[in-house]
Amino acid sequence: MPDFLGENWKQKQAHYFIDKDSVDKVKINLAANNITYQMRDVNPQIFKVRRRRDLNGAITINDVNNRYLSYDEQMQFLNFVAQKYPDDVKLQKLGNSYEGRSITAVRIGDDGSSKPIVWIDAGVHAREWISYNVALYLVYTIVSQPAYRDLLNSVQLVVVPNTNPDGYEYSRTNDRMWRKTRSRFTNSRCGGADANRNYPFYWGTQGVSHSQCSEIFCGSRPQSEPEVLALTNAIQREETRIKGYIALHSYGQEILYPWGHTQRTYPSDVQDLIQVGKAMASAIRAVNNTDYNVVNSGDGLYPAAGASDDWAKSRGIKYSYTIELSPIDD
Ligand code: 0X9
Ligand code: ZN
Repeated sequence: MPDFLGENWKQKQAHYFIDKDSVDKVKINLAANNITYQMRDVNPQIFKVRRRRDLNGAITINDVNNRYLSYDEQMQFLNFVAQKYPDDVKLQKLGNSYEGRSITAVRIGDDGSSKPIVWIDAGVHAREWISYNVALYLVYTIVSQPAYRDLLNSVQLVVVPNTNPDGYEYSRTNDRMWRKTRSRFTNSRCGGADANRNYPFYWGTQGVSHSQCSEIFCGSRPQSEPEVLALTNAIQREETRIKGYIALHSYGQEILYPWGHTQRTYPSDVQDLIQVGKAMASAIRAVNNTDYNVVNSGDGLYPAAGASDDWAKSRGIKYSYTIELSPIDD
């Protein structure tokens, strides 16, 4: 099974990552199925990473907009924002990753009232780097721009910019294409589980693998990954107040709605999800004319069980989505 990277729905393309030993085999299979394809060596592109840092030392929004930050830098940036906007921003520790990094939530507009919450998390897949920056940019923009004051009077946001810090660091320093967590198993040559297959809803059923070496290994049991346990616990503590859930991924330029554990199966209020999904898409279109497609994740992408969006929906969070961000950087 090749490793799915993302898609371009406008050009009807799906992009996969394959290792060079399987090139010939894949070519034969594609030809046998009449599938047109292009192949290229992505190594040069993958390793062209900007690591430049602002001269003054502090991490600013300029860094967030121009380069990818280390996990430590991401946390420095959040601390800086929390210090600059102490009335609006509170940092909350949700738990620790397998390797002991803290999973931090940014609570925006938490005034102790019972306003509805919109929960946004990012980076459960380590290699989807853009999602971390989008989450950090979103935190900064919402608190620094006066235009969002009204919004914060009526909703509270909880943003978790890095839900997989171990995987992210590993992707930055060892293997750019790393997707999973970094949990280790005894007597196995492969570690890590796909945290977006590890949530406790139809766990292990479709679009997953039970072998530890797979990129979509669903873990040894639901919530086997400490990151997933921390996130599910935190969401459950306030789930009656959470009305919206968004998981940021890349790439595909798509807004995906449940259910995603199987195909042709939808929640009873699916029309409401489609309606709000389309409203999000047109709000996005109004900014840069970027065209997001609103599709069911099982039908439009592929069935994959144990993902966070399905689980959030199963807990009664009405508007639950996965956003596959745009691959285009201009
Ligand atoms: O496969 C995934 O986890 C997501 N795509 S990605 O390319 N970022 O890996 C899509 C998840 C969609 N949601 C469900 N299938 N429930
Ligand atoms: Zn993803």
